[in-house]
Amino acid sequence: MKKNWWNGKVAYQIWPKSFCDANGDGIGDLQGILSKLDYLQALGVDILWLSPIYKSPFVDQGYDIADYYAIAEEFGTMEEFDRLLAETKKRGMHIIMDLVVNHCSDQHDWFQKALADPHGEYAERFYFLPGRDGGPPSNYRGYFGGSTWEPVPGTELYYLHMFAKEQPDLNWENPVVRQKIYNMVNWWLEKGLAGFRIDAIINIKKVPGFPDYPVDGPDGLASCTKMVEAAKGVGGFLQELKRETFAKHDAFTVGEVFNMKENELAEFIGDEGHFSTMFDFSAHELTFGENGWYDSKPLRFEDWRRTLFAAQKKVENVGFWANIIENHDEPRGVSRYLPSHAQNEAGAKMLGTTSLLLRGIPFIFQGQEIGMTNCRRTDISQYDDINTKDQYQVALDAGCTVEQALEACYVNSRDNARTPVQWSDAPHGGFTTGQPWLAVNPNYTTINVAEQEGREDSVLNHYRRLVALRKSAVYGETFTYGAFEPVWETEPDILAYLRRDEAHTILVAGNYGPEARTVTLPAPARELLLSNLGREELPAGTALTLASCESAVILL
Ligand code: TEU
Ligand code: CA
Repeated sequence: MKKNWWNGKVAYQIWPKSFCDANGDGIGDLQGILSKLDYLQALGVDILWLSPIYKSPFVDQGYDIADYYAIAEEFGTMEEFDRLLAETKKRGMHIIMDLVVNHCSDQHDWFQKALADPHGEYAERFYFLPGRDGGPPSNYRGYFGGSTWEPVPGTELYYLHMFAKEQPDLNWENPVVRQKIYNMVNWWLEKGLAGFRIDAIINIKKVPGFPDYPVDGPDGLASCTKMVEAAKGVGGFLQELKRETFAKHDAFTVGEVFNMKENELAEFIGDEGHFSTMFDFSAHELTFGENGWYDSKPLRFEDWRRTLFAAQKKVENVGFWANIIENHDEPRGVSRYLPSHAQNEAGAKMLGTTSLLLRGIPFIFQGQEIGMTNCRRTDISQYDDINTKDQYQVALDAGCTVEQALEACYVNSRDNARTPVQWSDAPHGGFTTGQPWLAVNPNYTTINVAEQEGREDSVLNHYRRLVALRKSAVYGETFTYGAFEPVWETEPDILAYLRRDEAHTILVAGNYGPEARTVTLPAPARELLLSNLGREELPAGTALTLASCESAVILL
């Protein structure tokens, strides 16, 4: 497998609106990010992924882009962005941005021109189609609920939107659209961007003629993913995109790919793949409900371990996953993956340890490094997210009580990850001196950066040691390129694996159970590389006892 500049790096996702507000208007901004670069450098991360900062009406929090060449006023100016690029470069860090090109905002100039002339050339940049039998062209339900088709005012036409109606899908079959997108991507890469996280990309290929699919919900619609799964030929678009843009700049790209077809992994992330890497969402999918958040399933440890290991095995001769425990679309990892007895600092450190040392490129989501948790709300009005509002309604429509619907949001809402970063115990967690756009999690008084900064045994300082170990001169190669080998796969509660190459064999182990467990090491322990509980001694023989919530990284 090819070695690339990004293979040994650790990435960090910034969700700008909630990261740090420098001017007191309640919205995180570029100045806020600039003010925290030293913090990020001390954490040891190399690649910063900025969720969308482009000009946007923020119907879907910036994933609805009105101008791909402009910075949202809320976040700052292009000059500030250029300064951010320069300052990160000085620190040996890289910036990647979100590339959201399945759709744009309905406020984008192209769409406005399309509305003004629904049979003209701009309409051809979208999917403007006549209806069928007095209704929309097909029976698809969009990701945020309701039909994917919206009437074009004053016409018999409908336009396609897989996400919100304010996010019209771009027509990738149109070569003009593709060329304009490539120009835009190159413009940013020439500016000095290191690459992109590529949003919802599987959706760009549609099934010609938009056939109906069997109804799969009480709304009489069929999930639009049925069409996505049936669409053939997305690879053609993705290879062209790569050839025309990323490949010319040795850019790092990470795909957000759901609904990939079996056996396409190598086409996506092999040496000649469409992307450098893509997120491993297999563990996340374990809790997905059949019908929505209200019937999401609790996580079973054995399923989680088996799924993680299977994903690691599947990719070993192909490429590298991007490994995450959370992102801006997901609940917090500590609330999702840790059993209740482990929802504490030891658990957060253990989860970080066993996740970040997997083979692949680790992505830390803002606040993960201090163990930020899900946030309970008492009324749906306290949520902002469009997806949460839809899923709340889906729950009520399915007969849930208000309490049950709110519980479903507590467990699954995207806003769990979007509450402001808890910098200190000052009002609003020190995120802003004004009123935050979304209320901070009330547990900021105990979980915050300032408190953890100087405390040796904090989650934050553990993450710093963990990232340093992963990238260390001695073991970095092994953690990056070394093989992944599961151990004690059927042992209850233990998540453990070896990372191994010719130079080293390193055991990574965590006890997710409520009781201590003793396991037999495959070889004598030589050195303790990292502990989450302040362990100093290694066992003399091969019997290793891990306390509940204890993790250890051991050189064998
Ligand atoms: O997500 C794509 C996507 O498939 C998710 O919307 C997913 O279906 C949903 O989050 C499940 O809860 C990307 C972005 O990550 C997301 O924030 C955007 O809302 C979406 O694309 C549209 O751009
Ligand atoms: Ca601000």
